[in-house]
Amino acid sequence: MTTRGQTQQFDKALFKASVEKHLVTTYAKTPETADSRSWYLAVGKALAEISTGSLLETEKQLAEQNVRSVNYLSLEFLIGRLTGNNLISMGLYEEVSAAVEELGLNLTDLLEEERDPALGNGGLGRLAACFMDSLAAQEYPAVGYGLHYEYGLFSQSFEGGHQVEVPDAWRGIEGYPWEVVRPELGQTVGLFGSVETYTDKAGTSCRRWVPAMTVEGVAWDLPIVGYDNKSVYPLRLWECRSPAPFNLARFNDGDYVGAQYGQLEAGNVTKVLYPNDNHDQGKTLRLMQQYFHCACSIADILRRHFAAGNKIEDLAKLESIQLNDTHPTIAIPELMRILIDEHKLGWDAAWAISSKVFAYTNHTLLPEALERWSESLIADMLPRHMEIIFEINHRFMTLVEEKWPGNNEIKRKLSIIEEGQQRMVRMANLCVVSTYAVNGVAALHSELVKRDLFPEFNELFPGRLHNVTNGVTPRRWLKFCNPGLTELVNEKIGTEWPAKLEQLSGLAKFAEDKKFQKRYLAVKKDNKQRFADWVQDNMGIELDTNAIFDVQIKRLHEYKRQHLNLLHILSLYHRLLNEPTFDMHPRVFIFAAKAAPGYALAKDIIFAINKVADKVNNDPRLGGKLKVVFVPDYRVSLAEIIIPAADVSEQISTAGLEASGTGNMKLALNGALTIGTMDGANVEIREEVGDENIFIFGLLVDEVLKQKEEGHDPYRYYHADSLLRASLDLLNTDEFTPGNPGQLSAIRQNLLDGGDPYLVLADFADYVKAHEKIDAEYRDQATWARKTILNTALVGKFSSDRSIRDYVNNIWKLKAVSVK
Ligand code: OX2
Repeated sequence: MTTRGQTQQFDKALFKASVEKHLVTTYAKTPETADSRSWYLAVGKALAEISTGSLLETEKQLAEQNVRSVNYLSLEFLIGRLTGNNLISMGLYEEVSAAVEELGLNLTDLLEEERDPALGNGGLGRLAACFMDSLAAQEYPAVGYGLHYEYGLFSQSFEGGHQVEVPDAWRGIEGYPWEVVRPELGQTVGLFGSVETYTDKAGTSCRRWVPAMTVEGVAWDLPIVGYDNKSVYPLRLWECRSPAPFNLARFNDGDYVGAQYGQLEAGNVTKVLYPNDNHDQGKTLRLMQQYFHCACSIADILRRHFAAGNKIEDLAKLESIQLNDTHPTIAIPELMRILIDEHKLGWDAAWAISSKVFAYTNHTLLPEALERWSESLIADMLPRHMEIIFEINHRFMTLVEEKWPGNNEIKRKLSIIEEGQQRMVRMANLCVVSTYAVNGVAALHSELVKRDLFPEFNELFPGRLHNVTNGVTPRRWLKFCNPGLTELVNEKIGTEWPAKLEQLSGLAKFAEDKKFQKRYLAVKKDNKQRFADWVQDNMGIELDTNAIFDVQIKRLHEYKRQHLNLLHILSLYHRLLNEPTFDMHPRVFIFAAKAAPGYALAKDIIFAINKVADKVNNDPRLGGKLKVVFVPDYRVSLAEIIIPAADVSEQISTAGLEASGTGNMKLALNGALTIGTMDGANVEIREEVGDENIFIFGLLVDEVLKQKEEGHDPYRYYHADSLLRASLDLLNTDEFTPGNPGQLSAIRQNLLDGGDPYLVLADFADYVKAHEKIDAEYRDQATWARKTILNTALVGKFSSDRSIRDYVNNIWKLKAVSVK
């Protein structure tokens, strides 16, 4: 039996038998003893059986056709739960729902048993996941390469309002049902040691690396299931294991015990994801992760290349390697090393290949996020790679000398090596010099990359710098997460939009239609109720779905300015209690965010929001007008219920600092109106939805730069604005921390005496004004309905399918291949 959209053969009786077989033979449960989790695992395994078959078939057909493909290298893939989404892509959602019902089970409940694979920190990792989805949906040949962390991003709970981190064993004891280990794809990776010179048979003097130790890379494949087609691509995650004996040098020295200790360390390489977003910590183990990831991935790319019968000279013709930020940069000297030392190519021949294989995506301008590794660390761990980096730089400096003769200042600025007490390798510079394409992730960001970050590189390498505006997959971020809206949209414009999101524009003509407005708002109300029920069940807080649901969900970072949102909440609290004529529509402020464990001020902000929430949620004087909810443990599956429930989307970073944002796109798609600065992709969202359907406020990029240059004086704002002053001063009282004044004053201190590095105070008044406008416009439900419908209708551009087509046409030059 096949239904429309279904891409896999499906026989209900066989499927049920497969589930029951896995329940017994894989998970050692009987239908009588099985709990919900065991059933979920068995269903997952039965489905994975189907997708693994398709994965192998796709691999075979692509190898036979020997087509050009892209390799997406990323230290993070924040894929989220796979079961529900894969069912949608396979076109089997209804069928499997009916099948499990016959087993006495409910599919929705089973899907809730899946732990999110949280193999990423935030936007960068989630983008990689959306991109894999869009590559498979459009059948552009691709392999995703990442790391098989034993522990993903920590799970977060609150104790007394403070963030507590708990390790995230995402695979559970039973393992993750969707992954399959590929022992035949294992790799051996060297580390440390020295470089020696030797003379080859032809009498040429050569260099080669003699590692002091090796570790083993084990490949795990997760299936990326193409929507409405038969392609399944691998997301290949490398797990590090150590062979015995592990430390050859020590072992040979007779240090048997020391060698065994080494084994523990090697097992550590893929133990845990570093929990930093937009921040470089510079730890040795992190560099080891990066190299391990790159060495395994490059070796696997070459394995595929040769297995298909190709010559090394044709590598750039057949493979492109996209570096997701600088995290996999060490892949560049690794490929050069292999080409020169192992394939015996001369430097120029090797460079001709390598520099046409790699492309690099920049995701940030924040200086603390731009990776720099000390030369001595690289030289110690990867001595041959350091030699190659020096050679790349030497040749590059010659080029700079030709362009700007005698200009040492420019040389110092552009050099891959930063001179100083400790010489550092600038990974972004290495990327720009060694790749054929560099891109930013939104139009504004890409302009700033050209203008402020790499202006001289842009002169030296005209045409190398591109823009590819980010996107999100409409399968997960509308069809799966918002079934109510999906049904309504299907009814109006048909069912093709999940693969052609620009078709949503067909909804625009219903924006004024009273009946449609009612139904759209009813869907939103249902989604708000679904989330309110979740909050009631999990947090014991009662929410009124007539209130405006105002949402800020993203990593906690000063530049994202959750504390600006907090100050606005404090201003409302102050006015409700002190201004007799002040009125506002009831509002629920919803936050979700993890802070990096070492980021003190970010944790202070979480604590402050939690404390304010405790107070306002229980203060009868506020008449239920103000609620604050900080949802713990933000993750993809939580985003899936918050986003459809949002009325207002907070995108309030200091202009110039959020490269793109992707939550802004998901929220607008689901009909939340943005309150935002002219930053990142907000600029393009405004272009699409029109100025009257978005609430823009705050300083522009150049105004921010000017204000910083001229010296931003936070006290000037403090003294001039009594509402701001009252709001800030609340942080110094014990209003929210009874008996403990000063517990929240670190934030006030940072803003006033710490110089307010992200210009929170400069944007406060305009932000408050924009919120007043939201309050007024929400009260007119017909106006609001029109705006929210237009948001859904007009953001088709932000499908990651379009982003991928931009990469394909402008950078990767791939052809789609339809798997039969
Ligand atoms: C994030 C950026 O902060 C965000 O603006 C962007 O949308 C996302 O990447 C995807 O491009 N770490 N995370 C990011 O940048 C870095 C570095």
